[in-house]
Amino acid sequence: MPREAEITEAAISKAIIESYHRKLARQIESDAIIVGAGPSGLVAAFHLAAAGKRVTIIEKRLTPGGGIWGGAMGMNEVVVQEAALPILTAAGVRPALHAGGLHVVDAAELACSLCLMAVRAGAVLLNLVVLEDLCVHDGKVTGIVANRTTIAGALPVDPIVFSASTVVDATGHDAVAVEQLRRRGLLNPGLARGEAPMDASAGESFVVERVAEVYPGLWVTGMSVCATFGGPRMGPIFGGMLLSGKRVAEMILSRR
Ligand code: 48F
Repeated sequence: MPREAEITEAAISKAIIESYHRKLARQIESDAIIVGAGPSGLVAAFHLAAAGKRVTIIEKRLTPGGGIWGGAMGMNEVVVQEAALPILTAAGVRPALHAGGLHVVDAAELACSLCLMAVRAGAVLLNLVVLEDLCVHDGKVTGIVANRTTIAGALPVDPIVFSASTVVDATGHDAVAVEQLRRRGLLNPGLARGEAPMDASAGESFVVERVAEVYPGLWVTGMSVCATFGGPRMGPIFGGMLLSGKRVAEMILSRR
């Protein structure tokens, strides 16, 4: 161990700068970009990375986990139904059986475990990076236009581009990536805009069954599915999010 006196501030800063920029340069091109590190995005990232794909997760906030942390009304417990239990098991999460086939999970344990699972499988998470726009070449999404969260919208500073043949919109209720195409009239105008009112059971099915490639190269998972196709919101039950993330990965992998 070097003596503390030998650890210089310059060496600490250089270690971070060099390591981060190597990582950033590697992730400029990947097989799949997952936009949003909520439950659906993290599960999708895990399955794609575990299948050997180079995966970049872009998250605008400091912390991954999306809507998991707050549970419902700030009560940080999360409800998951039976069908999603294998995903919890794979992540090492310990659910407690409540009643009626519903299991409850500590929100902090779920958020941390999903993140760890994705990163340990090889997915690379870049936090404080926000999607501003999409790259479209010849009618196909080829990447995302991104900036620092603290810069985007605040300063006149140009973004950079992360390239990938597959982009997954896992941004939740706002479906931010899909919105970039919709506002330009590039999506089917028959698509609904925004979610329908709450119907927990119907919403949980919808978010899994309607996972789709909405434009060549752009997929939706999680609440982005409901926002894109007008599906019902489901409130604080998370099994559908996990299953939706798994399904989008399976569909992407089956395409190749
Ligand atoms: O909102 P979020 O958790 O999406 P999800 O995976 O899960 C939805 C549930 O949390 C909950 C629910 C359950 O029944 O309804 O709402 O569909 O995670 C979305 C993530 O995307 C990030 C955001 O910070 C969050 O962590 N995000 C949103 N917009 C951008 C973004 C953007 N433009 N660039 C990067 N990340």
